[in-house]
Amino acid sequence: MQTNGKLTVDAEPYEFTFSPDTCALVIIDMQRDFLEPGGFGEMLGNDVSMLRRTIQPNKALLSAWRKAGLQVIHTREGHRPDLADLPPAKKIRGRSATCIGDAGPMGRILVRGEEGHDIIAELYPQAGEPVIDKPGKGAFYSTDLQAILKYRGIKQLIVTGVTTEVCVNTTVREANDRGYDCLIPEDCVGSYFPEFHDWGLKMIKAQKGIFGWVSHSSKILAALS
Ligand code: TIU
Repeated sequence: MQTNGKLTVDAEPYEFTFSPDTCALVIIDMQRDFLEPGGFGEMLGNDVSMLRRTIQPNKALLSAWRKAGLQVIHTREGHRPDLADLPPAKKIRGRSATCIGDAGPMGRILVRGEEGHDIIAELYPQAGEPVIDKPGKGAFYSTDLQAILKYRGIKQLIVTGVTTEVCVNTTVREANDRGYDCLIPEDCVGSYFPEFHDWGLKMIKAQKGIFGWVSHSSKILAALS
């Protein structure tokens, strides 16, 4: 539905209305390290195949968003090759045999510039789409995301990617406290834990949208078409 250049998407807890020119698609951490065997996700003991259902819906949404000429931002979690930005607590957490920075089949785990750190081919960034390299779970912490949103006039975010309850939720909470509206299409976010995915989305939309809105990519595509 369109009114005065604004689009409305059917969502929970109620419809999400946005101006396409000031709304960015923010794709969180769709990296080989989380979605492919041998990376950080598997190092943490997870079944990385759990996240693969998010790829096609993200691809379709990204394609439609690009076709409409709208703004796209990608993020990647990872650390400097010298690990100077790696909190010692994050390095040793989990007592894994291998840690962030150690060699793996896709290069050094969760290190910038390594194969595993890169975004999966299906969602590869295009020229002109900012890629935010973040050391933490939230995309605002220790990054230039807020400056980019400000200078590009972005007021609302459609947040997708992985994982629902970790980097997506942390970013949505950070964005909410900074005054941004966030809409999360549930089929475009995924978790290694189905129950955390469900509750992660419930926590966003509860209390009349305490952190934001939840919808489905089909509803965003319908609004765009
Ligand atoms: N472990 C897990 O679920 N997620 C992360 O460590 N990072 C992101 O969510 N990107």
